Amino acid sequence: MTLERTLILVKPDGVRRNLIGEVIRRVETKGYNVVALKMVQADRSILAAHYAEHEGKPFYEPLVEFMMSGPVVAIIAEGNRVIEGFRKLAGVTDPTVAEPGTIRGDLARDQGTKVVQNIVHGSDSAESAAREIGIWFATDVKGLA
Ligand code: DAT
Ligand code: MG
Repeated sequence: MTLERTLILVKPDGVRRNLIGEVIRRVETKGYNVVALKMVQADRSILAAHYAEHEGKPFYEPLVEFMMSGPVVAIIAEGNRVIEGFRKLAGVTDPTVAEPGTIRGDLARDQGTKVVQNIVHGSDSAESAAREIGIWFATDVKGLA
């Protein structure tokens, strides 16, 4: 009943800092399964869909620019309660206060930028996960959404 899939992104800051493997290591050692993975240079249309909930907020444009500043790695991870579990692995949005032991708490800090740069994205609900997997993987992976 609780077997779930979530959409994880290693953001451009994580890719630039060679943390792709570190993020995947944490997902896999927690016990979740990586079921799809690809590197993508995101364009504005995919990010507008992905971040539709944030349109109009002051950090929206910096967020889109940041997410287009280099490749991202999109991952589908699977496991019981993986949506909640990956959010715990990631830590809270602001890396300054994210708990040590989390991805954001251990690997990110405030860079003084208009948008928070925090290494990873993780879906926040079953509805978001289904929607986001559809956005990032619909065109080339059948049956994963
Ligand atoms: P999360 O990624 O933890 O789900 P979110 O969905 O609220 O957070 O926001 C998406 C991203 O936008 C987040 O990872 C970093 C950035 N962000 C969020 N709130 C911000 C703020 N108040 N100022 C600057 N950047 C922000
Ligand atoms: Mg979010």
